[in-house]
Amino acid sequence: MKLSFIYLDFPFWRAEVGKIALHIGGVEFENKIISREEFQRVKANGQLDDGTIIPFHQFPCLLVDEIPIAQTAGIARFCGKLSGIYPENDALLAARIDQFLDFATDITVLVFNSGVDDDEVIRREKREELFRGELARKLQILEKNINDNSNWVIGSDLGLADIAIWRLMGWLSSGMVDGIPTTFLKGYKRIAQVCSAVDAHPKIQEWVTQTYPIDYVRGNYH
Ligand SMILES: N[C@@H](CCC(=O)N[C@@H](CS)C(=O)NCC(=O)O)C(=O)O
Repeated sequence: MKLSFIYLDFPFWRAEVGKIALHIGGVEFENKIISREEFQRVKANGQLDDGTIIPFHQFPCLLVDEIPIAQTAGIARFCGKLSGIYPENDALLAARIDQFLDFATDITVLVFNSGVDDDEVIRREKREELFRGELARKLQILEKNINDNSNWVIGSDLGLADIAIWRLMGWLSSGMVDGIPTTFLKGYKRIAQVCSAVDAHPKIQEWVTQTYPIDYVRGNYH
């Protein structure tokens, strides 16, 4: 099976959760990076410059023997099954993992939809308001749903839910998102604990060393 993962030049959780799953499972794939300019063209016409169809004009997209698959969580589950880190015969465990992937999407959409304004000052104010209000509420809910006695969100080993949360929180705490303080995870002990455990995992270290720019700030978890 030939796999080609298509995303932008940025280690955002939407793509990383699937890519890292494949990496953990030792499943080979092409890591295809597209430029911002090509992304704009895909948004408009739903295909790469080489003619590859991108179903919903969105990324990530995974080509499986030339068949394009879209949607973050679906791709992640597919990669998780190929790599053996997502349950194939335990529907309940699978659903418990899925809820975190979808909640990560909820938080992502919330952040992307906020702070939309041409004026930089207004943008920052909107994000700060989000951070104090609805984002804080979502993070408290996430915190409440993470087991206090384990490094992992669900189960006894690193899985899709952990990777998604680590990268999402990494982005939010990196200083790249206007209006969100880099130290905010100090207030969320359980989320921070998961992020630290993921960050220290040998397979994650390996992936980061192989693919992230040397000076990339991948989060503040302490
Ligand atoms: N529901 C999709 C959303 C993906 C998405 O919004 N991706 C962004 C890049 S991170 C994108 O392609 N945006 C362009 C668009 O939505 O037209 C998923 O979960 O994968």
